[in-house]
Amino acid sequence: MIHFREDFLGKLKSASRLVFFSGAGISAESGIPTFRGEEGLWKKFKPEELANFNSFIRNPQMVWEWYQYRRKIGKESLPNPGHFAIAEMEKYFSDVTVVTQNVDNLHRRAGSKNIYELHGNIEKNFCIACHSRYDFLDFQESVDVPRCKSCGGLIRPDVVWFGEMLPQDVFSEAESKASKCDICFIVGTSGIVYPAAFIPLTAKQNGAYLVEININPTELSSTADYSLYGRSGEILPLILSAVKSKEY
Ligand code: BJW
Ligand code: ZN
Repeated sequence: MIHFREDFLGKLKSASRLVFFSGAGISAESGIPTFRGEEGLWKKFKPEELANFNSFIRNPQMVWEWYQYRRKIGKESLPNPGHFAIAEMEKYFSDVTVVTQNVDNLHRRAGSKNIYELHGNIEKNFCIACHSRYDFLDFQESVDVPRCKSCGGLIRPDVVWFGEMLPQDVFSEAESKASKCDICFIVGTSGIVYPAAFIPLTAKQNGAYLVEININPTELSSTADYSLYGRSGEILPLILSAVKSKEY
């Protein structure tokens, strides 16, 4: 049992607007590998080498295989108690926003309503030549990288790779939510990828209290007001219990 710090419990009591900024670590307990760290590498490739348009052009089959492998894992995975605890917070706070770097749909499947997906969604695809849109089911069984039905162009996942712009409307709305929140939780992210990592910094600059939940210290730890080290699937339900029991 964690004994939460008094200043955090006080903030929780007076807060009405929460932002949860999440990364791959929140889905680790659902069985989805993270990007970095010992458990995080796929066939020894770094995410920078795979999540990259030039790599896709050089070796579309390799990049496609990585996404099909992750889609298969995603289909077999379920949201964990961390995702569910965030979704349930909506009962107790008037404005709960999830800003996620994840593409895995687990926040949605847990029932969260206000989700901003900064790096796209793994279930969608599009043609790199004519931009026709396709969904996951169109190519669910495709071992080989598929071709566009209208123009023959290569099909890629609708996610944001290095050097690519984030969806601007999604990012600016997420920034706006961050600038108005009372508490920003930073959950399971290394915090090294920008501009996504500006979200908690924007929250802090506008007076929010920052709470980090991670198994290890990160780049954002020194900025956080409170760091809770442990698994998000364990810590988030404890925070929810504190909220429910009005312990504070
Ligand atoms: C647990 C746990 C448990 C484990 N409980 N915790 C400054 C400003 C702007 C841009 C830049 C900048 N500096 C550099 C850039 C460029 C670049 C960048 O950030 N590079 C850095 C790496 C240095 N950024 C970009 O290129 C971005 N675009 C851009 O800047 O556009 C403008 C532009 C356009 C044209 C030219 C130039 C600029 C785009 C970034 C896109 C990132 N894409 C990916 C792939 C998405 C699709 C996919 O899923 O395949 O996003 S890469 C990958 O990293 C993915 C993730 O969302 C992202 C972040 O990773 P995350 O989620 O933090 O995971 P991990 O593995 O790093 O960490 C997991 C954490 O969980 C760890 O801390 C564990 O300890 C913890 N953990 N188990 C709690 N149970
Ligand atoms: Zn096409």
